[in-house]
Amino acid sequence: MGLRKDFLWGGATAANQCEGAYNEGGRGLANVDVIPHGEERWKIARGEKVMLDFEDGYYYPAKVGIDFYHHYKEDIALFGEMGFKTYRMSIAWSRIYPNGDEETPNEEGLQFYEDVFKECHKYGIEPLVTITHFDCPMGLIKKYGGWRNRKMIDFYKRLTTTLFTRYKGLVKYWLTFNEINVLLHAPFMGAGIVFEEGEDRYKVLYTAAHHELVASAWATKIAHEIDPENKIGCMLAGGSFYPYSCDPEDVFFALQKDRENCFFIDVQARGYYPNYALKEFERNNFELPCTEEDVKILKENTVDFVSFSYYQTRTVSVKPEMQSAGNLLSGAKNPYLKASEWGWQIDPLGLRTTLNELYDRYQKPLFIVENGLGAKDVVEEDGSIQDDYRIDYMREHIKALKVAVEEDGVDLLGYTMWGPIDLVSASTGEMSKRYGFIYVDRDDEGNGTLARSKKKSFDWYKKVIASNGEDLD
Ligand code: BGP
Repeated sequence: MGLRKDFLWGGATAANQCEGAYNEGGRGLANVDVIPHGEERWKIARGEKVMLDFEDGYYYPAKVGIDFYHHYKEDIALFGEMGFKTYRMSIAWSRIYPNGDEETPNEEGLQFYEDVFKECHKYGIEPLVTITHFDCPMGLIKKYGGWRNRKMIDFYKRLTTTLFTRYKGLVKYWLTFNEINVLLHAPFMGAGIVFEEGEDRYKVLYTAAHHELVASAWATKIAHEIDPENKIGCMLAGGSFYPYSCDPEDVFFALQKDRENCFFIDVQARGYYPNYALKEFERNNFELPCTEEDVKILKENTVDFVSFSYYQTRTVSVKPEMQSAGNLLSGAKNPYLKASEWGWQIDPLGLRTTLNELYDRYQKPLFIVENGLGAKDVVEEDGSIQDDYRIDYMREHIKALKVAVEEDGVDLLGYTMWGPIDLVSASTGEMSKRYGFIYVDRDDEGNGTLARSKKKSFDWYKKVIASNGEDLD
């Protein structure tokens, strides 16, 4: 009983939300750099307002992030002190290939990540690497239009071949695309897509989706060829959809929303397009740009495990209901749930449901690679931060995942909570939406010393890891 002995406890970050140093070490510009904090953030992330460079009058939090680039030794030492077994982080593509289409990689970028991985191993921390966490080199956007272009598959193959070769023996857990389904909701942020006036958005989105799916399958093949020890996962912005009522219309609508979400994972985990998607393509007069070789590559290179982020479930209704906030996917307000300060509904049992649904659907090992509470922290006069609300949130979610494993038999590889160290919020660009066990002195306008300090939750998580999830008090 209990979680597996080698359960991978840890935390997760993304390059664009913590690394900073956007113009150091030969790094090129990327979509994620030019998405500003403030009102227009979403228009830009969705590809509805074009911003392909820095403009006056905007604040761009990714430029500095929390300056992990210069603080990584200190930060990883703190993760080591908490007893992390794994650290999920992402590669900034434009550090490796500054424009995306170069023939040879940028050595300084490669060296940086090698140093980071070695630093992890010093503390017995296994890196878990997201190859693309929302980022796309600006060169590929300007020249090729991002993932709408089939050429992206080749650039991605080149990138992944470089990574798997260089980091053989240092990294064995990889995720191809963070929250791949986000492409549908925030196409510029998720896939470097900017729409042209009057074009068929459906066609653009599902063409880009196909390119990413094929690229992901190629990466899986290349990873296994370079090192059979490599384990490749897909990554879903998870959270089951609940019907708002038992009206069969609501129930069926919830099923359709689940399918829309799981569509990518259905292909990555099973190796072919599900019938419901093919029928929908037909109805939309969309011809999938799928070659015979694509079919073969998808079929033969399914993922080794399925990973997902979980913040909340979503409740949907066919009737116009009050909308509730969430990570890029909103739904109706669930009257049975409380919500965070940002309106994200808190539902620990929903994590057990989601784990079970995904395990039933795919029968592959699962990995929770994001979960946590974004909250405003108060620094007391003595410098301490009493974040009991964060501890409560995590305790309940860890209890739920344990029940899913112990009572339902779900095969779960690990749990990396989101943002073990405070970082820039993906949805809002704020620093004040904090997830960490480690506080970072920086505010929403970029003021602060960037100094790190431990919150109350730091020691709590350390105890959770040391007891393999048994001591949650
Ligand atoms: C997910 C993203 C992360 C992360 C997280 C929390 O959607 O994969 O990058 O940021 O959500 O969201 P936020 O930062 O908006 O609170």
